[in-house]
Amino acid sequence: MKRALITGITGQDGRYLAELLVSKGYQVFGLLKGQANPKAQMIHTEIPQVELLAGDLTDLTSLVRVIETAQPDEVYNLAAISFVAMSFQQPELTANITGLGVLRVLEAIRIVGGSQNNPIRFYQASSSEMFGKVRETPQTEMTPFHPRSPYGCAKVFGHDITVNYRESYGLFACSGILFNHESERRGHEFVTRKITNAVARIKLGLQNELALGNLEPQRDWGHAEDYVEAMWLMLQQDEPDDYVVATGETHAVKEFVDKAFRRAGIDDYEQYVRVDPRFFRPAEVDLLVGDASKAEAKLGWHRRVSFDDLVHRMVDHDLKVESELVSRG
Ligand code: NDP
Ligand code: GDR
Repeated sequence: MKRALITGITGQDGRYLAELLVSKGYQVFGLLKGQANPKAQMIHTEIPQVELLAGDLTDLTSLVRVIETAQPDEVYNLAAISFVAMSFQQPELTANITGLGVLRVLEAIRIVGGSQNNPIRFYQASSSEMFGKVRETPQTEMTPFHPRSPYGCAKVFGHDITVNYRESYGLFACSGILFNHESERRGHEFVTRKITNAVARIKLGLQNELALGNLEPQRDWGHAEDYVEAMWLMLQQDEPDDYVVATGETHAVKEFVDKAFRRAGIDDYEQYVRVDPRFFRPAEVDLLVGDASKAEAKLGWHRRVSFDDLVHRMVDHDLKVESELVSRG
């Protein structure tokens, strides 16, 4: 039985990845931060096979202890301050967790080791935010980085240090440069979920407007369930490498808004949407679209969920959840 440790187990991707690995027969361990993390119960209920171990990406000692306990074959480092807007408010914390946190996990792996025949394999959750003010379109593994936020800068460090540990110490370390991926489990702070939740509430008469920031940026949006499969595939190869994972399509925020309202039967979204400067960022990433041909050719990875399906699934889910809340009073 293979053993895997997931940091960021309580996040969107951590939960999908844990389910995927459990379905493949892995024994899965999850790093849980905080002394009374309210999300622990959610993991126990959703994926009871997962064993939670206490630790934090800012505490190397805890990471060493967790890796000693889990004895993993594979470590997936998904933990981060992942909300770009928050990284402008708390840049130092972001650098410490999203950036230096990667170094600490790599060091913990080096300290604990793993058997010589079976060294620990490492996955780093890199991001299309590293491309930022893009130098070319579409973006590939070779596109230079130009991050536009403290989050993007921290991810560039995490990416580079992963490559450096692979080259310096021969670690089986892979970096997945994943473009935006969303789902019914997406946090409500991100624009897609903020939109689909508001659409559901407006449809049910629980809310009458949706305040958003910049509606022009374009993103390459896929479904998280497809993307966690790419993470696993990277660690099953003979050689470690870095891969872009994306759909190759790009859509403006306002297109997502329009499609989400239409799914709920509302054709004129402009009546409900108010542009609020508070949600604008000091520097914006205007256009992202990835070229995943390397992942498709080498990993055999293909996305299954289309943009339309993604929007429809999220809206339908939020309509169901909000309707249930209403009927429960
Ligand atoms: P989430 O924000 O949903 O999850 C982040 C996770 O990190 C949570 O489990 C959180 O724990 C944990 N965490 C935060 N701080 C610490 C800490 N100090 N120590 C330990 N754990 C911590 O992110 P996603 O699931 O969406 O993304 C997973 C990873 O992939 C992240 O690194 C993100 O930056 C990256 N990424 C995401 C993309 C996307 O579109 N979703 C695209 C590209 C990269 P808690 O819940 O307890 O706060
Ligand atoms: P992003 O996701 O910054 O791409 O990072 P987010 O959904 O936060 O923003 C996408 C775009 O929408 C614009 N926007 C708004 N965003 C939010 N959150 N709220 C608003 O009200 C709003 N109005 C407009 C933003 O300006 C932006 O252009 C996500 C995260 O998951 C990262 O961790 C990950 O690395 C990248 O995707 C790839």
